[in-house]
Amino acid sequence: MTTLETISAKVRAGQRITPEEALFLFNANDLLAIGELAALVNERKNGKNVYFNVNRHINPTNVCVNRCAFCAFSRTAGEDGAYTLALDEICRRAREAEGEGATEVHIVGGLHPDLAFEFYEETLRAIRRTAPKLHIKAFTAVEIEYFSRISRLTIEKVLERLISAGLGSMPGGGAEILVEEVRQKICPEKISGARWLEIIRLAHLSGLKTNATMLYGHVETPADRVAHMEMLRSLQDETGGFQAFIPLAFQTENSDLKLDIKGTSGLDDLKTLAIARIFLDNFDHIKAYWIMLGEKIAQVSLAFGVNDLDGTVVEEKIGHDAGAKSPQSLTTEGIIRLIKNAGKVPVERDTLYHPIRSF
Ligand code: V47
Ligand code: SF4
Repeated sequence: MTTLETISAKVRAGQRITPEEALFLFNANDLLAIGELAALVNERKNGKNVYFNVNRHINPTNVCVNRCAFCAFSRTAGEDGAYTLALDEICRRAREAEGEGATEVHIVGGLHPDLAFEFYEETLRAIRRTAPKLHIKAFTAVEIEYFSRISRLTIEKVLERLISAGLGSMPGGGAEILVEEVRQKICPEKISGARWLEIIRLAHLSGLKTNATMLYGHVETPADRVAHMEMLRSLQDETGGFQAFIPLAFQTENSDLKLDIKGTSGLDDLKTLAIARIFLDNFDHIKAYWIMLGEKIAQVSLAFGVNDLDGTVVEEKIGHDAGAKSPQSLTTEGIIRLIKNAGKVPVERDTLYHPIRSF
């Protein structure tokens, strides 16, 4: 019979837990016991180090043909609030970021009906010219698949051309919940979960590192979350190309999803991060994205298995358009203080987790 004790014994012995055991943890109430176990797993992997990076997000356009039900960021072309940044403006922001000590730009946007694939290649080239020191982490699997459709190039060719234009790695967005039944409810126009995994596999095979996200706290069940993580764990066994797992707490404002709840609870946030740390034994990093969690839960999560706080971000649209109450940006000093006050060692990293300096 599965109990917290049998799971704990397995984890302490360094064994992998099963999906059934992960589901058992979701249904268990002892948050502190789960957290302690997750903290142990993390301590073995990362010691007391907690990573962050100095980065800037740029969202070139919010015009998107998909219009996922949960997304408050996207607009239809011509609608009030629709925008597309000029290349000059994208470069200005990248240059400014580099000047302020950023090592990374994080670029994701909507699926624009009129921009050609060449625009995205040119964006990467232009950033590389104007801010050559920045690592460019850009485009979710959903965007890569869209580029392949609009250019009639294979996924492999799209990736090859983007890499030669300056793409350094890919973020983990677009995964939502990979279970098809859930996708049909929250993002029916989006590529399937199987296709998301296939594109990420091809990205890993082409040498790119990526992250993986999980949008939680909407219509999904704990079993869906476990199934999602199981798919990621299997792919990671195969490719080893994932760097961090990032659960994204659903922000409910301005969404077409009509839910009875107003966002995730702190308890659910911590439990989800802790179970992810225990279950995803082949991921090195679990990231608490403070934008969606708020600074306080993100800080507490450092005692529940988390070892990465993302970055300074500077301007955030996706969560804030959906009512996130966190600030738009944290200073480097602010992140360092937050980590130190949790009794951990802040380590500034680059996108590929090479340490830059510790504090
Ligand atoms: O794919 C959209 C999510 C994602 C909402 O890889 C929402 O380092 C919460 O993927 N409430 C994009 N989430 C952001 C993303 C990301 C962020 C930070 C770091 C990294 C990384 C990746 O945002 C989308 C979607 O899952 N999202 N709307 C919302 N209302
Ligand atoms: Fe478009 Fe992404 Fe928003 Fe879906 S989540 S509507 S694909 S921008």
